[in-house]
Amino acid sequence: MSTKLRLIPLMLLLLASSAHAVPVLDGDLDGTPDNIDNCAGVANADQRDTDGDGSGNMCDPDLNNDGFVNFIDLGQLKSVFFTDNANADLNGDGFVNFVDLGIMKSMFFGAPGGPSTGQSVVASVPEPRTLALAGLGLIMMSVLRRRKGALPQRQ
Ligand SMILES: [Ca+2]
Ligand SMILES: [Ca+2]
Ligand SMILES: [Ca+2]
Ligand SMILES: [Ca+2]
Repeated sequence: MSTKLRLIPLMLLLLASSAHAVPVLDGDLDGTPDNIDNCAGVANADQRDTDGDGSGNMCDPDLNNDGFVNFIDLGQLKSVFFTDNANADLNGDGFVNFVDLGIMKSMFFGAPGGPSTGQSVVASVPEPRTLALAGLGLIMMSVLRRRKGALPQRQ
């Protein structure tokens, strides 16, 4: 048994333990882990949520809180355009303007963003099948390297 083959179980063990050590991800890289992020898919380091509905302003253009981002919300945004209305100030720069309109537009006719449902946190923990595939990949890499090493050198 080559040294490399003997290392495989150790590598698999390391892979498995490291995967379990990081069960929570920060998908949008804003420094707030997805499981407590009030906009799990949008970077919002300040977690600002002026209407207190649990969805951060950066992903909450649903101004009337009916679960949809549509013309009603657009109408509300329009009515406070160029003011400092906190709820309609989606990016938190102190003004309701075209930047906020752009954020609303990007989520128009969809559901507002918000905290992760918990499903994505579960999905972020590698499944046994993923680990098995990763292990298989490592074994194949090791075998390929051995074959490469066994070929006559052209020097
Ligand atoms: Ca976020
Ligand atoms: Ca909100
Ligand atoms: Ca709405
Ligand atoms: Ca703004």
